[in-house]
Amino acid sequence: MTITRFVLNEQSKYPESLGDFSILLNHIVLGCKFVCSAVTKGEEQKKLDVLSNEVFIKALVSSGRTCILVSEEDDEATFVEPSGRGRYCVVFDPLDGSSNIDCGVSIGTIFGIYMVKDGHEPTLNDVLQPGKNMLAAGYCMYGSSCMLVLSTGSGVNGFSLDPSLGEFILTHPEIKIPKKGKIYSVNEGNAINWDGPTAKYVEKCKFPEDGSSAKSLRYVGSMVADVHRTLLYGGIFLYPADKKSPNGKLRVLYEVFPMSFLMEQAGGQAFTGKQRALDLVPRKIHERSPIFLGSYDDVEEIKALYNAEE
Ligand code: AHM
Ligand code: MG
Repeated sequence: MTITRFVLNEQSKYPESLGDFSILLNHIVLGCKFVCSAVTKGEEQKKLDVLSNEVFIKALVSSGRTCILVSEEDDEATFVEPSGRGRYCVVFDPLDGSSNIDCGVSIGTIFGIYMVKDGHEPTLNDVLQPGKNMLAAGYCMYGSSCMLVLSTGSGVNGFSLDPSLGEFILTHPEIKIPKKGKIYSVNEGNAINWDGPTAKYVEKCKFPEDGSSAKSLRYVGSMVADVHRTLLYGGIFLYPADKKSPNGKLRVLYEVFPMSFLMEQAGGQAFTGKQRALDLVPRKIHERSPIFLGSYDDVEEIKALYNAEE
């Protein structure tokens, strides 16, 4: 089952659909294949960031199905010319985890897709919407293999790039995150600046009070790789607020929302320290938020600590 056939099958469930989504997704897939090939060839870091952004902007604009693009690499949103416009807005981080490029550690592309309301001129408000309004989200990981993980709002599916075919093949159907995990993933070097609930949670991971075994720590420093492992093995990924960065580091639109969307679709949860992540309404396109996401029960624990503080 190729990703193209998979999306066509999904779309056939909606007789009113015009096939636009399949066309858009094909262009995203093309961008991922291109970046995968560039990453594998080991282009220089700076060039790769810029190159990936150019590749995705061109792929998305040429699909003829987009109207607003928000990229981590560009300060301003891109509004597609009226003659080449479609109904979709795409928010994306073309190459996340770029500090890992030079040592060959996994990096990835993250994306989320919204749709503009019918019959009005697209404005920034079309992308400043809560994550729960996304129609689809996904990431592509450029690692030991190239893997694309996608949700169109009815579960999560993983596709691996078969280099000999040049096609993404469904290898991980209906991914479900374990209800509770044995791994926590956080940059502990920031611990000196953490708030009470985060510090207490990580302490409990290491010194559980209920007689359960301690969790293992795994941290790649590439969100795509850390979230991918969390999705498959279970556990929790944290990028909390701290005294230096009261809003954490990760960006709401193209990092926090797509990954939160995938987590919920796989049966997990995503929490900001205050609320369900997908309920957040961003006010700026590059806004940041703390994020705690992963296995349902593990996120429940951190929620309890934050709620107890209020
Ligand atoms: P980037 O967009 O500059 O690559 O930063 C995002 C990355 C994420 O992939 C990762 O989760 C995080 O930064 C790691 O940050 P830190 O090095 O502070 O732990
Ligand atoms: Mg990034």
